[in-house]
Amino acid sequence: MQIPDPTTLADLEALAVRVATECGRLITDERPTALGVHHTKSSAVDVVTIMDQRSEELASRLLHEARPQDGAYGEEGLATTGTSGVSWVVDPIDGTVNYLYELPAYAVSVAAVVGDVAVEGAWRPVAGAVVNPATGEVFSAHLGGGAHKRVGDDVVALQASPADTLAMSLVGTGFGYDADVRRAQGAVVAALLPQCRDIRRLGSAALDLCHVADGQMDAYYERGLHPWDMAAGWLVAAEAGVEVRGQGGGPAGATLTMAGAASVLDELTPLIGG
Ligand code: LIP
Repeated sequence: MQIPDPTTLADLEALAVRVATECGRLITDERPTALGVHHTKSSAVDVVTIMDQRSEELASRLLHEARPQDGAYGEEGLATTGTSGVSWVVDPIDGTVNYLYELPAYAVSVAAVVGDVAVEGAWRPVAGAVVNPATGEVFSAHLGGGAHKRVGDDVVALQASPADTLAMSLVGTGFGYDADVRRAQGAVVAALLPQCRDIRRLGSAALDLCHVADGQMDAYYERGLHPWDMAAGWLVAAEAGVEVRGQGGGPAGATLTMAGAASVLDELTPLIGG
């Protein structure tokens, strides 16, 4: 995997921020008054709205205009190969159910990655942004550049929480859209609940990872994520000094993504079959 030079990495972060911000503005300003479900995917509760599609179309156009030689992949079908060695991974609305219900925990996630995003463990994020348009929070990072949160004109460097034991950790997680998968995931979280401070299920992996980076949660884990759910949040967390792992201690990915202090992840791993 060829890592771009630091100047290029900073430029990639700036582009990710611009694209995620403009898509966030679109899904806010142009949300129809009677927003409904356009179609469903893996199950009747895995929903897509017209704004998911419009957001991804806008991201695709802006990214291609800026860097036509890059690849791009998105949750709603965007799939173009590139020649530059950099690919973009876009979740046009992460937390679509929250967006549909107007719960203010959804985000546009845009990440630049290197490697083969189609193969778990064969890619890694190098720049990215996660924008929650409902709160105005703009989380962003590039490899080696630290992680930051912007709200309006205020910019802060992200610092993870000091929690170093599972018992004192507020742990985020999420669930799949298939009933049988959720049944098994529910059993795991039921066994975990008495062994940590508490559980939070916010509904957006991108924001969950950014909240760990920001110290608003102490740890997070989830199985079944797609690259677009977690690519940008992975980098924001890692650049904030958070340990981000996958199954068996490998790279984060669909099988398992977990984030937190190393000591907390060491305690969490056997409880979730990591
Ligand atoms: C969401 C993920 C979240 C998961 C939800 C959903 P989507 O992505 O970010 O972590 O628990 O079930 O999959 O579908 O809103 O883009």
